[in-house]
Amino acid sequence: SFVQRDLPYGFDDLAPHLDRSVLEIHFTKHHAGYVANLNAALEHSDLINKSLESLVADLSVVAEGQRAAVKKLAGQHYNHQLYWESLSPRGGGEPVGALADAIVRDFGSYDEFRKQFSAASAAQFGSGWAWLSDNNGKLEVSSTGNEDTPLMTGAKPLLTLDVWEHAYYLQYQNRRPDFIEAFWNVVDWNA
Ligand code: MN3
Repeated sequence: SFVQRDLPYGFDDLAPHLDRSVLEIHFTKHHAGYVANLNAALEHSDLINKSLESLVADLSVVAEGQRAAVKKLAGQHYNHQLYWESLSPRGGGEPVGALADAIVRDFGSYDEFRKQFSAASAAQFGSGWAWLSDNNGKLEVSSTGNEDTPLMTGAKPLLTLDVWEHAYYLQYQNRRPDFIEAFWNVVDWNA
C-alpha cells in the first residue's frame, strides 16, 4: 500500500517561518487522509503495488469509474510528499552548483526565478500548487489547480509550494504573500 513517509523534521522545527499550526494538522489530517483514502480506493486493485510516481504519471491504468477519485488522492499524496521534503530547518538562501547554473540559464538570474515562482504562487486562484519543474531539460515555473501536477503532463517536478488555504490559514490567515515569503526561508535546496 501507499505510505506516508515521516516528516524529516519536527512540527516546531520550521518556526517562526512555518509553525506547528500549519504543519501538524496539515500533515496528520489532510495529507494522511489522502493516503488513507487512496489505499482504501485501491484496496482490491493491483495498482496498490505501483509506485506513486508512476501511478500519478499515467492514470490511464485506473478504471474509468475510479479515475477521478484516484487522480485527486494520488495527486495530493505525491504533491504533499514533495512539498514536505522540499523544506528544512536548515533551508533558505540560494541554490548552488548544477541547479543554480540551470536557474541562471533558464530564468536569467535567481532573483528572476524567485520573482516568477512567487508570482505564480500568489496568482493561483483558489486551491493549488506552484512548481519549479524540469520540462525536457528546461526549467520552468508554473501553477496548477487542486491536485494537478506537472508530472501528469510529462515534466519532472523539482520544487513545489502548497497554496491551498489549509497550508497557511492558521498562521497567515488571508496573507498568502507573507506565507510565500516565509517559504523561501525554509526551502531545502539540497533536496
Ligand atoms: Mn496541503
